[in-house]
Amino acid sequence: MASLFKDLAKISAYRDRRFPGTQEEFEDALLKSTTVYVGNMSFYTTEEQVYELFSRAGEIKKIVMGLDKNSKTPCGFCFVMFYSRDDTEDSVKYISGTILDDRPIRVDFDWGFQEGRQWGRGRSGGQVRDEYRTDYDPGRGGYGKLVQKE
Ligand code: GTA
Repeated sequence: MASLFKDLAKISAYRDRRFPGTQEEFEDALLKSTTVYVGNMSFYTTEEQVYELFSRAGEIKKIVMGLDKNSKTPCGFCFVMFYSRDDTEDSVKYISGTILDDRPIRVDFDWGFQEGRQWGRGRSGGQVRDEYRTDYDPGRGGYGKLVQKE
């Protein structure tokens, strides 16, 4: 299994602009981490639902729900921390793209949770992608924030 993700640094498109290190350190962290980021979640999905789904990959150490920094309510992402690297890789391999609350979720390797990363970084408080979205998405607050302001 480990060999499957040998080149994950090349296939993981996301780069956290706030990672406090070099590109090499970032890639090294991705290869060793037991944390995954879960994206494209509904604002209404609960931690209990995430726990139930991700337990299929292995024992979970902790879940941190992503929150809107203004309203302090879920804003459509979370971090799942496992004990084992194999279970982490299994969650990316088998759970990414599966349906949770009628939505295909995206499971991405993450460099590791740190206090503060649970908050949306968009100007309106939620995730950056919800600032610019132009479609209507009832599971994620309707239209994107910029469209709503027009
Ligand atoms: N491991 O894919 C991810 C990921 N994402 C998207 C967010 N996080 C992720 N972690 C991993 N993989 O802790 C983490 C962040 C942070 C928390 C909230 O989730 O590290 P955020 O989503 O609010 O902000 O983060 P982030 O990640 O800094 O946003 P970013 O990278 O600028 O943009 C995310 C997406 O928004 C882009 O891929 C793009 O689709 C869209 N977007 C950004 N800017 C624009 C723009 N100007 N126009 C149109 N679309 C845009």
